[in-house]
Amino acid sequence: MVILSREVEDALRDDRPVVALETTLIAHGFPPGEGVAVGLESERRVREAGAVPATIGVLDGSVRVGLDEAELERFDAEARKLGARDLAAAAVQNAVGATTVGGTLAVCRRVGIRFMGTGGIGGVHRGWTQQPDVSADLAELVRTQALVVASGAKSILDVPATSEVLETLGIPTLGFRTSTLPRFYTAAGGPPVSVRVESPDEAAEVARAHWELGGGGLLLGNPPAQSLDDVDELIAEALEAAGREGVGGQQVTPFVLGWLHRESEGRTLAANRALVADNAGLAAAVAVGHAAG
Ligand code: PSU
Ligand code: MN
Repeated sequence: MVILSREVEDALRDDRPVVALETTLIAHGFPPGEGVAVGLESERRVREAGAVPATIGVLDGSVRVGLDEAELERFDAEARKLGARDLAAAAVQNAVGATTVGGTLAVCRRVGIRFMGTGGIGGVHRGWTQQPDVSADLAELVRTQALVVASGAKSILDVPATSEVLETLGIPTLGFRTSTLPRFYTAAGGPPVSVRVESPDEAAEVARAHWELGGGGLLLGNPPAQSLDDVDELIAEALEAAGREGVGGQQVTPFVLGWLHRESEGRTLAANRALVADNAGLAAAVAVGHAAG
């Protein structure tokens, strides 16, 4: 049911640093054909920092932990998007299944991976007063002793509401050299984090202490290196267009990202690529600090 690559299995057995990466970003987070390059670059950055990448997804009836390039190529726009609830069914039905942050965390819990890098976690959607759409990523963070590095929550969400729910759920929000939760495309202007940390080692130390106290997941917010300060209006326009055109459910994120990439003339795409890779690298640095500690 769960198959680890040789490299990941060896690293976990020897307590060497391992960083989990999701496949939803590869399949649905970038324009067709571009996701694989982002996945490979994330893996490269994890290795460069001294950890082993474990990209996770469902293929050929198994949950796979550690994928090669040919396997990554199979996660195209046709792949199912898998939260934790969807893993078993996708394996049984032999589907190609791309794991979200939540789906990836559920697998981390099963195999003992403690660190993950991604772009932005799911959270509370805008318009939640009408429709209570809250990502299952948050529930999996509660249950899983893992630290997720992200540039905050994904851009299309209600970030202050997401921050409130993270607090309610007891999920620490660490700011990497920042006191506010990054807003994905923008570093500044988000809600306060629960604690600021100045180094990967300090983040690793807080995570270890949190786990020793019986705590679960932590979010480490990494501000994007380049902030796009005019993107808020574009996001509002894109969400309005999605509503007008009746785009709903799982289609909303790809629709909005596609809109942003087009209307910003590729600036959001470049920013998105960069932050995903940066977060993978930081997750690896924290994992290395944890292994050394
Ligand atoms: N952030 C992005 N693009 C994405 C995602 C996050 O910029 O595609 C994905 C991640 O896999 C995240 C998921 O776990 O969206 C959350 O989806 P939902 O809101 O349906 O739970
Ligand atoms: Mn959702």
